Amino acid sequence: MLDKGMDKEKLFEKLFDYKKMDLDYASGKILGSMCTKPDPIALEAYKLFIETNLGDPGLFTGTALMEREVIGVLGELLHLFNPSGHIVTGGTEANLMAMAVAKKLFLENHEGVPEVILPESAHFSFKKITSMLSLKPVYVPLNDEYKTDVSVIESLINDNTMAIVAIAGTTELGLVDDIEKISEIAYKNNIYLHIDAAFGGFIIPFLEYDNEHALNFDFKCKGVSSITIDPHKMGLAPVPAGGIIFRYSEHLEKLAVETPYLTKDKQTTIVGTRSGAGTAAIWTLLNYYGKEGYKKAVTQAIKLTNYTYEKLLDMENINVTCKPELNIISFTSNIKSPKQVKQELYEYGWRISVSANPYAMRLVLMPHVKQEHIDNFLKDLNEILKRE
Ligand code: 0PR
Repeated sequence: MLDKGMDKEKLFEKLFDYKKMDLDYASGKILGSMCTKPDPIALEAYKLFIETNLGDPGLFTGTALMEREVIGVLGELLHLFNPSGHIVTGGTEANLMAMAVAKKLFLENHEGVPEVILPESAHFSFKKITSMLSLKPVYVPLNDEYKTDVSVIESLINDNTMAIVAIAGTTELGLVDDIEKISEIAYKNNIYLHIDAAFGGFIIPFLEYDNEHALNFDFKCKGVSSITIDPHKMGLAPVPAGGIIFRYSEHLEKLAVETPYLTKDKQTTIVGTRSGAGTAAIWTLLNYYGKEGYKKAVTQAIKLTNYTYEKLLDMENINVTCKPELNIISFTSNIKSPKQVKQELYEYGWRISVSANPYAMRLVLMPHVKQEHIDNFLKDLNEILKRE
């Protein structure tokens, strides 16, 4: 630490030096992120609530009320009235809370090592969670559509099955599991079912399709106990903002610990001191955009995804992994490995990601990505594939 502090001007020069090293979403170069540039109105709200602490809600009753309202709106979006839940730091924490609840419920009348049945496409947060909570992960293979092979699930259930996890919007391919069927299995076997809709939760409700093809993924499926839905992904909110919604308030209560010296006598979050700024930001966005605004953002992202998909289908030496269901596209080339292409694209300034299963290049068409960026990207991709 410096003996004497720097003056403000010098300090900000330095801050801007650091800032210059970062990429920004507006550049259109970030093609592999699930986050996006937050709307300025969200940042205003964020700043206004910067000193709040939802860990001591009695001091910040307005912010606490906003959190309850946001949970109410998210519940309604997911077809649940009277939801319980919290705005948390992200999908990892939301999934952790769900698994912690499931474990408490399991241990009420079981003694064995709790097992969680989850698809091979589950986000790596579940690797952290199963390790932290000492759960045994039991992986379900994917079918040839890269989705959970539902036909295998029942054979994996035993007396130690604590929970099943299904995904609405997989990280690598943006695919939605057959949650209706998985829900039936969970309901019939009386097993806790958690849906990781960290990404898809803010997309699927706004997709335009005829009812026949509607992706049923939420509390309408009666076996679903909890859902992760992240504002800081397609909810368009600034980081950090995750969401966890429970069907039954008694489930969230399983996490309660007494907090005798605070303004509230119990806490049901993992994190203690926690900012209310993200909650204020998502409260603002939900009310500013409404369903209409989110639908517009989702429709544009899907339109650009379809545009990019068609272009990639027509490109020589490119193989698209599957037809996108949300705004993620996965593809490989016959000429160079995904890692090699990613590296060469990096030199052109593009940041894409490479998925492991399947080993492929992956684009996430978030709202900061525009058609002109895609056109330039495809031009560079073409050039890279042509050169030695
Ligand atoms: N569940 C799913 C389905 C996810 O895709 C993710 C994150 C999580 C849970 C965990 O959420 P948090 O990261 O909020 O805890 N998926 C993204 C990914 O791993 C996260 C991400 C976002 C990565 C922006 C890069 C990036 O630039 O791809």
